[in-house]
Formats: sequence, structure tokens, C-alpha cells
Amino acid sequence: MKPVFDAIEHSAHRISEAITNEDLCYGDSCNATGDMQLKLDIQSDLIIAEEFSKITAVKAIASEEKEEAETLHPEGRFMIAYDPLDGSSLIDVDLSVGTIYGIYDGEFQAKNMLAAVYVVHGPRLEMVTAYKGGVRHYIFRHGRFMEQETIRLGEKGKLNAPGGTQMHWYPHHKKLIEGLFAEGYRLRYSGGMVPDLHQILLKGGGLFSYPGTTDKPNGKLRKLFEVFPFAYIYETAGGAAVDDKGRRLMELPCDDPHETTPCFLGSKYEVEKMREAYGIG
Ligand code: FDP
Repeated sequence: MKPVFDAIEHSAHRISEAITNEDLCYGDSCNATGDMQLKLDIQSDLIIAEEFSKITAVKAIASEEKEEAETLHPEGRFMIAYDPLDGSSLIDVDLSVGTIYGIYDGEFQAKNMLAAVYVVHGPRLEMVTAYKGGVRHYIFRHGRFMEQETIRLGEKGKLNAPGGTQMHWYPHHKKLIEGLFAEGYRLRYSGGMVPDLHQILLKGGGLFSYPGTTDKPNGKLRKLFEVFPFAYIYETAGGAAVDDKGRRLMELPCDDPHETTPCFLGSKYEVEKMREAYGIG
């Protein structure tokens, strides 16, 4: 696994350089889910694919920017799914963005996940890994990632990050979000999944939700590229991660690489509140 983590670190550094130094310019292609694709998404994707192609232990990669998975080393062990630059529309207003990785032993199913990693491109370059039961935080300083504290979520937090268009929320979801605010939770939502979940993780807990809505019953966030890695990280940190039926996200099948699911990630207290509001026994 060490060479895989090294490749992720090299990619993070190179993507950070690209974000800092490249002109912002819109490409004329669309990604697989129809969003406009920024030039930086494409560059980040190329950087990551190039770094993984040097690692013989990496059997195949699947990118959020591509329709199909790609085989790199047929004899390799690891299958890696990644979102090269999540929240890239936030770059033109200089908010934080991130890269998300899920590392699998075997096919791309949550039950096969061995490790998950995300990188935050913010005022600083940071990385969080979940591997072998621990969630570790790293900050990039003087040319390398330096390990910080181990991360554990509290039983209950203070932050509420509610995604989705409010006019399309179902009444029970509105009740959940308003109930948390009525308990004193504070709104923290940038529109970037990586920094929004990073903030909740580092500040002790809360709830990030991206529900099914009347216009998007299956939510927006992709299981393989966004939801599974964060579910793995949150559970490893002592939190909970479920869908709108209260099922563990890590137990959901993935039938299509670009499949989405409603998701609720947080500390245990807030996820319990979600179950109550959604009428899940
Ligand atoms: P983006 O569309 O900017 O790439 O899945 C992508 C994502 O951002 C997440 O990072 C973010 O949490 C979510 O979409 C934000 O969606 P809304 O704008 O609907 O809140």
C-alpha cells in the first residue's frame, strides 16, 4: 500500500501546482455525468493516472471523469476509484476543492474497500487517510506531508451541512434540518464535499447530508467516487454513514460506476436524529 499512498502524495503536490499556476479556462468537453468539465479536472485526472501507471501493484483505475475503468497492470492487486478534482466549480471563486480516492482489493464494491484517502486543496494542502482502523491527518509542509493527530469523531457535534436544493426537499428532510438548527447546530456548507466533510471531521462532528429530493430522488453524489470513500473514513473515525433507508452506505452495492445515492454522514447522534426524522425504526 505504501507505493499507492506515495503516488497519491505526488499527485496532490502536482495538482496543487497546477491549481496555483494554470490559467482558469473551460474545456469544451462534458464529463460522464454531464457537468461542464474544467481544464483543471482533465489535468488532475492525467496527473493521477500517470502516477498510478508507475505502480505495478495498481491493477485498474476508474476516474469520475471517464466512462470506463482502465486496466494498468493486470497482475496488480489494487483497484482504485477516484474523483480527481471534486467541487471544481468552486475554483473560480477560490474556495477549497479536493481529490477523493477509494482503494479496493477486488472489484469496485464497498465491501472490498481497503483504504480511503482525500486531499484538500485549500489555504493549505492537507490529506486524510483511513487505513487499518485509523484515520490520520497530514499537512503538507516544506515539500512533504507531515503526520498530525489521529482523528476521532465525537458522539455529537455542532455543525450542519445540508446539501440539495431546498425547494425540492421532502417534508421529513426539512424537519430533520430544521430540528438540528433548533437544537443550536450551525450552518457550514461551502458546496464542496471535501472541505465540508473535512470541517465536520476536524471539528468533532455534525451532519453532512445530501438527500434524495423531488427532482433527484437518488441524490447527486456518486457512490464510487464520493460516497463510499467518505463513508469508510467516517465509520473508521467512529461516526456513521447511511442512506435514506438507514442502511450503511458501506453495505450498498454499486451496479454502475456513476450511480448516485442519498447520503448522511456524521457523528452517531446526528445520524440517529436522521433515522427519527425519516421514520426508520
Ligand atoms: P460540484 O458539483 O461542484 O463538483 O459532486 C460534486 C459536488 O460539487 C460536491 O463536491 C458537493 O458536495 C455537491 O456537488 C454540491 O452540490 P449542490 O451545489 O447541489 O449543493
